[in-house]
Amino acid sequence: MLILPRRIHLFIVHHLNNSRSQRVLWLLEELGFDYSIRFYKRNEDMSAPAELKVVHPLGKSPIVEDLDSSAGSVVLVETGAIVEYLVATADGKLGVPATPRDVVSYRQYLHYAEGSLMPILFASLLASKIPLFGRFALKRIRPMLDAHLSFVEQELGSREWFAGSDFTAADVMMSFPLEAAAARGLLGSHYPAIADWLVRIHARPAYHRALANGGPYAFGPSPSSKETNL
Ligand SMILES: N[C@@H](CCC(=O)N[C@@H](CS)C(=O)NCC(=O)O)C(=O)O
Repeated sequence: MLILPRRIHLFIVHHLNNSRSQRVLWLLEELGFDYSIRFYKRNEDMSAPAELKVVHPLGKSPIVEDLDSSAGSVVLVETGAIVEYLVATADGKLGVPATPRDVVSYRQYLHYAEGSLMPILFASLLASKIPLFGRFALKRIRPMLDAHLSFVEQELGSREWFAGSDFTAADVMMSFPLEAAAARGLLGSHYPAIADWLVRIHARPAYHRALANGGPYAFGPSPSSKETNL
């Protein structure tokens, strides 16, 4: 019988400091993939440096290159899509759960993190930086953000992880918005289930390996700055 060698994937993560790409490093560690990192430092105004635009026209992070994919070499953007790609490459590890009900939650949180929670967090960050109009805008934005955080709190109060009793890639997706909310002092003591979930993700060995590889991360277990951009 002819045994074909498994495809070897050569992942390069284009990693911007204090950014969503920390999630990708973490997932690669959880999945046990080898990868290399190209480091980029935010400009003074927190934007990404121009070099990222050489890799992809959007110039945002994360960007992942897979130099040996079955589709030929690919450049991937958008964290959710990257996460799905990596999970599929790992034969579904940490991906779609077995129970139909958990499948629904898994899919929901894979999209909710960037589709709903990040935009409202970003809006609140922007509004907090605009002197006068920002205060009025925040009056509208803050209740919307609180509604999201209350919803997430209720969800995490009913089960251990976002997609049921097992840790999945949906938890990885949800890490950045909830870490950013915690680092900005938006959680206070109102969201104990979220706080507990943060402690549990921060205790994972793969999370620590990703931190060691990715360099300082202002939103991690000991948030170092409330002034960092999203
Ligand atoms: N929805 C995109 C957002 C990408 C994004 O905005 N990344 C931020 C880092 S957290 C960035 O590159 N900011 C720098 C800039 O916009 O110049 C994703 O999840 O990949």
